[in-house]
Amino acid sequence: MKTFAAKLGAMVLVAAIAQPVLAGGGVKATAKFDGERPRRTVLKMDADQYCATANKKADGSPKKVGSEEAIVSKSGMIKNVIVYVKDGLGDAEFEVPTEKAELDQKGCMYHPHVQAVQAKQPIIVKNSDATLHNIHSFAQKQKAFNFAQPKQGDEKEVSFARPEIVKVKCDVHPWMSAYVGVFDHPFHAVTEKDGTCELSDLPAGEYTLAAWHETFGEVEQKVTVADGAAAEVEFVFKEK
Ligand SMILES: [Cu+2]
Repeated sequence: MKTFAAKLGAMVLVAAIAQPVLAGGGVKATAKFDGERPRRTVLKMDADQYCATANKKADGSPKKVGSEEAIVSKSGMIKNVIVYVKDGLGDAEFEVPTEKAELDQKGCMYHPHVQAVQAKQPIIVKNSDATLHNIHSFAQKQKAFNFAQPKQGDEKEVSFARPEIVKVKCDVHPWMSAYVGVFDHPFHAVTEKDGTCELSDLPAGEYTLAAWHETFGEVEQKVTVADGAAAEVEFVFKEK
């Protein structure tokens, strides 16, 4: 039999969990594909002997690397969709995170293939390969960068001053591409392979959310966010 104190303790604990801890709410987003599941192709990296053998399985045997422009699971969930607040934040200004994002070149692929950052947030571009890469941003709304990283371990800090979704390519290896979503607020996330991602700490209010994918385009949804709750939003991309 529990003592009164133990019962009281349990009650207090339940009460504490039931209380919303943070102001603001969140969004749980899913990205689904409506159409025939696209097939990924095996990338041919023979143009650079280093790249051709750079990706290995744990046992040392060669590992095939698939194209990343459309990664859809068997159940239709889409990876690498950027979900972000497109409208509804008004004139609010947000502190720039000091946390450094990273764009790594490893196995002659960009890691991550898609990411989202805040404008002016530092991004470390690094070369983990013992071969030459050339990093070329195709920014439209700001100065593009284009520089080489010839050596393994090379690092350079870059940032994007203005919001836009920037494509990055390697001029040496045509199969290498990445996207960096740049936003003037922190409410952005990228879907995992299960097609989900979360936005957190959004002030209560009404928003237009957008979900962007490099191949499938962009779709929008309106959502109402309440304090202490997570709204669920499903984005459906139709086959074109
Ligand atoms: Cu390269």
